[in-house]
Amino acid sequence: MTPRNDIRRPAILGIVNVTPDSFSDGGLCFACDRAVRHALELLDDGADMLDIGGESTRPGAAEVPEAEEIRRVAPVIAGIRRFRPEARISVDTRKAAVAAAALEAGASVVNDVSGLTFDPAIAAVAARAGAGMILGHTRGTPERMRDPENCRYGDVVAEVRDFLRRARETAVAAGVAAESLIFDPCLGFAKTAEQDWEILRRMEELLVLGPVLIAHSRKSFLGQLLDRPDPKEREMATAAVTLYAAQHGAAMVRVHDVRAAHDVLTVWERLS
Ligand code: PMM
Repeated sequence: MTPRNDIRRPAILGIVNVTPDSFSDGGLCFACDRAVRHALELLDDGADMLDIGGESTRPGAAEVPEAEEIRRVAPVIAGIRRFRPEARISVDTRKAAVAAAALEAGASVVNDVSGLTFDPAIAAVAARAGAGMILGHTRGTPERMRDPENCRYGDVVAEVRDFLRRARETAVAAGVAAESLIFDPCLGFAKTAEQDWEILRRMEELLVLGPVLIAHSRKSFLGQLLDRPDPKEREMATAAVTLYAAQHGAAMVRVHDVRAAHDVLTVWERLS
């Protein structure tokens, strides 16, 4: 397909992981004040929205108890709001109770990588608060999502699209505004590296759903291609996918290095 250059640049969603085991920053942001400081830096670097997560969903990660997840994310969200009342914040969680606490603390978007399958009550929580939602695609739990049976597809793009279409119907039925939804194939979630590449190659087939988020930053399919075991050494590769995602119609990119994404997209926009 021909690259698109007739559209606005994708919004930048800056990642703030408030987890001790976050795969790419080694738990750098675990302490609340450090997480808030990091978030403010991402805003200064050009983030349009911040994604605050208290449970690592990387392959093999164990589930975090609800109360602990709330303890991690709510003070960080409140802290960001104190310094930047206008900041747009999403909470990266699969759990209704965590979403409710985060929305109360000042988030306005719920980012559910499970596409409403882990805790379906999360949609009603978002609806009640008038929040937007990012609906992701995965199968199984983070602990089991790389098991071969969870990565078996006939046509991975069609199956992800159908899953997200069903998630959209469920969200809208629960009262979430259709125009507030963003759809994310969730690279690496119940997908092999080859399937991640296939999704990116054919990502325009997902645009029928509505706005699409590409969350590729430092992910293992890049590390495998380039033989870079250290996620921090995948920044150039991340930037290349950011550019590709912009050219192919992504509405949003989710990245660790916001400044790099900002520079890539500013140059791309200037050339478009
Ligand atoms: N990936 C991770 C966490 N949250 N949210 C969405 N919507 N899509 C993703 O692909 C996604 C996510 C895991 O990566 P991280 O540890 O870099 O946050």
